[in-house]
Amino acid sequence: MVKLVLVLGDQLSPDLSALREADIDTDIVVMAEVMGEATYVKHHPKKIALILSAMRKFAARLRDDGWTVAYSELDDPENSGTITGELLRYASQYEADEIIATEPGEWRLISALEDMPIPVHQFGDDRFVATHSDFETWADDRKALRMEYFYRDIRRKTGLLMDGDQPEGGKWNYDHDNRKPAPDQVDFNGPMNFSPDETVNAVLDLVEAKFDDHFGDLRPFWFAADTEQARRQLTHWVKGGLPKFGDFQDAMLTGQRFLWHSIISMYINIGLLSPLEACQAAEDAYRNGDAPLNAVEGFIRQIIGWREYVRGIYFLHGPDYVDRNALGHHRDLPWFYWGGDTKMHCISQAVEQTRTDAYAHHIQRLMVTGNFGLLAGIDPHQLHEWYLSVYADAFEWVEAPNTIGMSQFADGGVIASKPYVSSGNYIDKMSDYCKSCDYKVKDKTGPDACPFNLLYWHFLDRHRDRFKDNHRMGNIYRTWDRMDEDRQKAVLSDAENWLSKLDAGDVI
Ligand code: FAD
Ligand code: DLZ
Ligand code: SF4
Repeated sequence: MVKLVLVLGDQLSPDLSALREADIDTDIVVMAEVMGEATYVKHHPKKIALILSAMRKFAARLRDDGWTVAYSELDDPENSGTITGELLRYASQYEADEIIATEPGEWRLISALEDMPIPVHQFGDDRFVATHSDFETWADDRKALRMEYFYRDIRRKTGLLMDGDQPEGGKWNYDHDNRKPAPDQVDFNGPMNFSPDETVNAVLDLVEAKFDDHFGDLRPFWFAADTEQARRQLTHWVKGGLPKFGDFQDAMLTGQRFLWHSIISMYINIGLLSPLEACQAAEDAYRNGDAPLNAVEGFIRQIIGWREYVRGIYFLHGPDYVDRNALGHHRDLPWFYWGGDTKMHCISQAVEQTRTDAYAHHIQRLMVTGNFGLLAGIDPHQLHEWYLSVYADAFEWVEAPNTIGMSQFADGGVIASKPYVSSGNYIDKMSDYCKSCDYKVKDKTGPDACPFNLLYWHFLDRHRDRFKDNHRMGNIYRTWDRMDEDRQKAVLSDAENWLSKLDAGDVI
């Protein structure tokens, strides 16, 4: 009997487990552009265009390889609007009695497939190094699930940057040499821009017609849309960006959207690049003397460390993880996350490039928009939906642990051993943002005081019971306790006033 083989928009890899399990001569690959996936959160138009363009090109590649592909375009009159609806439609058309899938990266779709009236066999997604059971075994009986130890196991398992059974250079982690403040000049010209071809242009017209009420600029569209282009971007970055990636990984500069970052997460996450080929390219650059160890180790750690680890956490903690709110934060997401006016230059820079490019780098996400959300007590679920919709690389398995866990401490400390909060000082040290801001980063109270300064102490004060005994936060609380009582009162009252203006919708 005929089987259907589901390939989702973030599963565009020729060695996908579902394809390996299928019979090219008899089975039918199903790929479906559907409104349901584009609107369950209102994804950035560039992200929708990336996925639909890459899906169309991947379908063509599968056909060239000999597969029969049943492909639904978004505006097909018959299109039911959902993945399961399309599977049922094709099951009836081809008289299929079974569906083969690779496990989706989101609980929502996993359960939708489980609930289908015909049998669906979901195979593990082995484009990752660690399986669910590898992660469960590693996590079992550990009090704290710290990424660093997991990462070392994956280094050993993959052999990446290993010297026998020892880490290359004698240390597992070279972060000590990384994270320098922003330099004056950027000597790398950022990601490659790919001109839209006929297929991409057709998608751009479609996305423009259907999603003009979604936040974000569709054009100019410069993303890669197939593996050949994504590999060119990887090679371009390894040559020009990788050597200084480590040094300036955490730096931020006004008007500089990409710095030395790789801009490949969106290509890896939809399957155009494999994570291991990216790591291997970086390791080769190190072995050839083209990139220093601190940069290469830092990059490899992000991919086989953080990326694998957050996926493990997402699947270990189940579908309710995205609803966690350990700190009881309930303030609505402010308008300036959607591009509205704010006097905070750091926020407007991060949001502006999110709007134009569906991209912001890690420290902008963690220490600017994330830090603000945590300090101001924004509802973590609203932040989660924001990050999931606005970034081209956002899929729930990777976005939710980064937002709910790492950034918002809403999981109560599963991922982060202390909340990632900082005053304006950190942003000032790592960027040039504060120089062009209406607020004064040196002011700790008063009308011009940087809101991050006010809210930092407000956060620590209101969560004192939870964090006062955290050994990594003792010094911070001692600093607060040493502060003159009148000054403490002034900081807290200025913070309250500022939050009232935020709640009233004043431009702040
Ligand atoms: P680089 O800075 O060049 O890093 C290299 C690669 O490492 C990335 O391409 C990515 O594959 C990987 N990586 C780095 N950090 C992480 C991390 N924390 N988790 C997983 N992979 C990582 N990343 C996503 O891929 N999708 C998301 O939806 C996402 N949401 C985030 C939300 C928040 C609140 C935060 C703080 C971080 C989030 N990240 C997410 C992680 C990180 O910000 C992006 O992976 C990175 O900015 C992508 O840009 P790049 O390709 O230029 O990465
Ligand atoms: C994100 C997305 C979008 C915008 N559109 C589609 C689509 O039309 N068809 C499809 O198969 N997948 C799409 N995706 C990716 C899915 O949302 C993704 O597979 C799940 O969120 C699981 O990671
Ligand atoms: Fe951001 Fe404060 Fe600096 Fe302004 S002064 S850019 S609000 S950190």
